[in-house]
Amino acid sequence: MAPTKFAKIHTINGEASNEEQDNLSQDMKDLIFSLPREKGWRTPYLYLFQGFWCQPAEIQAISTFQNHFQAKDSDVFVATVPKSGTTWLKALTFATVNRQHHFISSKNHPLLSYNPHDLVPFIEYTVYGNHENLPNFSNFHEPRLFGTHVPFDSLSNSIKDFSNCKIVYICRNPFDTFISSWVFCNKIKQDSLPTLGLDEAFEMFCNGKIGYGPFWNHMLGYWKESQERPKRVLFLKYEDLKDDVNFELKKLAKFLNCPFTLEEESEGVIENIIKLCSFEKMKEFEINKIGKFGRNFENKYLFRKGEIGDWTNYLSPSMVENLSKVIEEKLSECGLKFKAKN
Ligand code: PAP
Repeated sequence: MAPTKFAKIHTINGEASNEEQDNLSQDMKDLIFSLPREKGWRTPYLYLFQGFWCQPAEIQAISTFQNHFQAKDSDVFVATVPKSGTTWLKALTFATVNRQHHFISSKNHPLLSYNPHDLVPFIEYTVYGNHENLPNFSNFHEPRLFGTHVPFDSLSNSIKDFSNCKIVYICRNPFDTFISSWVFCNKIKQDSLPTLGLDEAFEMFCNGKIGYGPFWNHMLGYWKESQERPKRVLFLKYEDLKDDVNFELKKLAKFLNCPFTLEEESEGVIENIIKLCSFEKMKEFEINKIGKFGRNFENKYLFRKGEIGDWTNYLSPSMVENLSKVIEEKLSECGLKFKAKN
């Protein structure tokens, strides 16, 4: 079942705060000041924490999560590289898992009035967004659904080693992820920061310096786990969903132990979920047109083009060559390949 209350559990420090160090404990400030830092995309700095780049409020939240979170076997985590299909996969997962309680064709379906980020809350922004108050999970029904951008190695031990919870992972071809991130970060950046130029952002991306990056480590962490423990981690790609969402959705439902029955198939349940969660439909829901998630983060920014290959409108041939080399060098060992154009 879904959470009874689809509201944000806490304010989102990372989004709500103007000052990077607002709301941090003294211990956390001390830790953060000791970490290597680089220029950020939407905040002044990114810090290298446990081998990945992230913002101060996220470091605080992730630390609290690592120290306190107790996973249940029935939990489901939607884990993603930012800007690679998080919103879409959260919507599909929520609709599929809760289809017995929230009929897809209902006029009151939660996806019509809540953004997927409210229905499948982020561990590092929402659930543990306020270090002074630990989350109260009593208003979550099972299976609990969570979202996260945290790399696999930095998930809490209770998720990695002491439970049979499920992790659904999605990534996307890095060319589109880059453009989607660059456009998005310039929209939601702190007002005091100048616009981040395309060339500079590209250089940072290729060097792995982006929130939760390097992207290749993020993908490899979940990829390896999906190979070693395929019942625990389902590894998906945005482009595969675009190509055949029906096939991928059936795979998802089976993985989550709630396969579609023949009766459901013939009644059009799969097609209805796909329609409800489609880019075109979701973009038009009132909540996704005028709703907000944090101070600068308007839901409408989550629905830009939803295409494969928009990067061709932005990247020069030398940029394409450079990023192709990075992808080849970093991801060829696992044979991960992406469709980058339609
Ligand atoms: P997040 O990491 O901030 O949650 P995320 O949802 O992962 O963002 O990525 C947003 C991208 O998914 C956007 O891509 P674009 O910038 O290239 O357009 C967005 O348009 C796309 N997207 C959002 N919802 C859907 C959907 N229902 N179907 C397909 N693509 C979608």
